[in-house]
Amino acid sequence: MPEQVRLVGRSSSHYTRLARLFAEELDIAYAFEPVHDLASRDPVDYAGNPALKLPVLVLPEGPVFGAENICRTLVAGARQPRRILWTEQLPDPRARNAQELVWHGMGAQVQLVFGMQVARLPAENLYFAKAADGFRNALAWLDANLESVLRGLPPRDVSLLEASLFCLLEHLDFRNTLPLAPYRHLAAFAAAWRERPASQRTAYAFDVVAPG
Ligand SMILES: N[C@@H](CCC(=O)N[C@@H](CS)C(=O)NCC(=O)O)C(=O)O
Repeated sequence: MPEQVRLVGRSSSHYTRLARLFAEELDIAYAFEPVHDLASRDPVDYAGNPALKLPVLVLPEGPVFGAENICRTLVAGARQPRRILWTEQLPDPRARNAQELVWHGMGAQVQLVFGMQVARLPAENLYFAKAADGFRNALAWLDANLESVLRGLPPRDVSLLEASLFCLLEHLDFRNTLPLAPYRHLAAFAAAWRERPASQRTAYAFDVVAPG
């Protein structure tokens, strides 16, 4: 990985945290550049991402858009090889469904937070009500299936599934969207992952605009 790596994102973003978790696990240094205004419609504010989304990893050869894409780029450039478990290495359909529902939950979380908290649209609109129902159903499925999915995973240092699930679960509490406590297995999983040094070095926070 080149010296002058920049990560453009938000310390309050679950997709950004996934990229940062991987960087920490792989011991890759980077300069963090927060995006302060999510209402901006200028791709320049998103390191040139035409989709107006973050995170973006900026390398000398060009930008890398999106969390999973960034994680794969970081792993490819890491000096210390680690055993990473990607989606295509998950052993069975149940484990791959778990990953699908985690991605779904992360997307739903953006829909709910951006729609209701940033754009201040009414929560009772069917668009949000259905998203919240599907989100709760997905969490219930993950809670019921997590133990057996984790039991079936091969030996690894980090799996994309667990790292992304952790980022999602911690974000529920951080953004006050849904209580995690009713999902007993998910809460226990998050508590265990919270102990990892990489988790502690990437805790959610709201970025502050530097004075002056
Ligand atoms: N597919 C993208 C999705 C990233 C995404 O939705 N990021 C959120 C922040 S957590 C965002 O850019 N929100 C601004 C918006 O949706 O306008 C990825 O995997 O990184």
